[in-house]
Amino acid sequence: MSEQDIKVPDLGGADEVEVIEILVSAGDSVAEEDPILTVESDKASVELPAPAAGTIGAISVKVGDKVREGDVVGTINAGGGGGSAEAPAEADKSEAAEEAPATEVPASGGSRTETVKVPGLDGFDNVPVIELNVREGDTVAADDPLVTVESDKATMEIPSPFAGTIDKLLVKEGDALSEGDSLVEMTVTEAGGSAPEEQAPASQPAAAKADTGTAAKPDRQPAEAPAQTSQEVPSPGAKVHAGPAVRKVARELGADLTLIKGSGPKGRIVKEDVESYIKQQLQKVQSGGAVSGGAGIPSVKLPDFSQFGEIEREAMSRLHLATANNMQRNWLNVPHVTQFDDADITDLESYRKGLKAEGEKRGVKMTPLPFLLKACARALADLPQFNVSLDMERKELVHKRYIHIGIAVDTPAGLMVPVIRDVDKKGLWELAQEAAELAAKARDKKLKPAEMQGACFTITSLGGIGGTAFTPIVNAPEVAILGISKAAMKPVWDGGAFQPRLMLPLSLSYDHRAVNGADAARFTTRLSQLLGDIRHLLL
Ligand code: CAO
Repeated sequence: MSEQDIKVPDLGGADEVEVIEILVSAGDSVAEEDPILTVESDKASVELPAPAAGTIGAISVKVGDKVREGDVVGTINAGGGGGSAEAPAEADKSEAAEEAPATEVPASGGSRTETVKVPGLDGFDNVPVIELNVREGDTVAADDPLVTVESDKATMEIPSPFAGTIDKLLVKEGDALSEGDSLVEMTVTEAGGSAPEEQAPASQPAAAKADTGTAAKPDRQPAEAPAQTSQEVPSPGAKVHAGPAVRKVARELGADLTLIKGSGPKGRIVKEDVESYIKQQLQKVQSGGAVSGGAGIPSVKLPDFSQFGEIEREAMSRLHLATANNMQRNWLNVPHVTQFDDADITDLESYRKGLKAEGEKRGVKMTPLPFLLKACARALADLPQFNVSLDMERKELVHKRYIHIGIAVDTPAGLMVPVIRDVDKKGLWELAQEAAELAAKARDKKLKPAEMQGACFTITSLGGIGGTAFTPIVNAPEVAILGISKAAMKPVWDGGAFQPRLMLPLSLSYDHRAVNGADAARFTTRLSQLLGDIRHLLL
């Protein structure tokens, strides 16, 4: 056993390359030539191989680091490790170890012997061992499963609290285990094995397959995975069990391994899983699948409704389908919060009513909507964090130096959202006229696509219909939408008495990735101020 550096080999002419994936961690057992990490130049991605079989001592680079030929990226304690070129990178060391010779304790700093005991099984006793995940002589990393036990409620893997070598298995399949029973004796490597207390979370069982909602939970932090049925997928960010070759395929196909359910032993992802995942995604796209369960969520299964009574089926219109897809896309992509407030529009309404005669002369009806447009334009100018879009791919905020506002229009054919451009530069009559024209065009299905594009913000007014509040869905990539409900007379305390005031309910939904709650409260407060005294619009 000797510790040796893992160096970046000849990069075939590339000068500096970026580390894009680390495939092993300290304590992992590898065979010679097993990939350690993947680097990428502007021409190709290359896996750096282990210079010898052994146990990884340390990895000294991280994803994103730039390395050159000869740079040291980690250390390996040569002499042990797996013998298979396909040895898994992170998970399922037991499989790799089946093919590996018994490994000595890495020489990076001594070793000690520990007896691993069964952790708390959430009150369960005498839980039978259904599978031994390791054999004597195997090298394991901390967290690798040692044995799998199954109660009548859940299947759990008991993970190793330490990295090291299994000296002696103290249980066999069929044995009934309870908390405190001795499980294995192992030689713990210092690199991966700290004091048992510090390792406690790793020694908790991981419920691999819960049969009911009352799956056994460990005493402290469980690493509990949901029941894996045919409809379910792992959650993003979950630990991925896949070998380097599979990771490579996934990378090449742009598949996120955390979203793929593994069909291999112990949920390990195999190449076929990646391929069938990609196939599924393509089918979804081709069938416009967002309505039927996009974003990796299971679709809603329909019963045969005719068993309950007479039914009739009708094809959804293209507008309905487009709206449904948009709503679902926005609902799933945008973390929504809705801020409620009431604006006192008593004075605004008396002013608006005073405009009736002039409106008749002009042939334009002055509804509350133009005031709302004007107030929103001012609030967007005052709080420009609302006049943005998020570009998550480029990790950028797009600030807009224009103020175009969409108005949701209810039409017999469905919902349409024409856009009024440069609202900040237009007067109330102009806005009243344009809103009426666009709403009429929407109802007559005469809107051009360009007239429905480019909005920074949307107003959806149900005030002419009724209701006290609602939670509108943000029209992404906009980051906020204002819902208006029906104004109503309410008693408002003026410090000395209750006064009857006409209060307009505001419901501002916003994308919490772009806007924080305090700014949302500032926005509705500013709107209330502007609508409460429209002279503020002149300032
Ligand atoms: N409170 C009380 N009364 C209100 C009001 C409010 N917040 N907003 C409008 N009204 C009144 C108007 O003053 C008008 O009354 P009068 O006829 O007595 O003057 C009446 O309600 C009807 O107004 P309107 O709806 O014709 O005009 P508008 O400018 O307020 O709205 C438009 C125009 C296009 C927004 C509206 O017609 C519309 O389609 N609203 C529905 C939008 C929608 O479906 N949103 C949901 C999207 S998500 O599913």
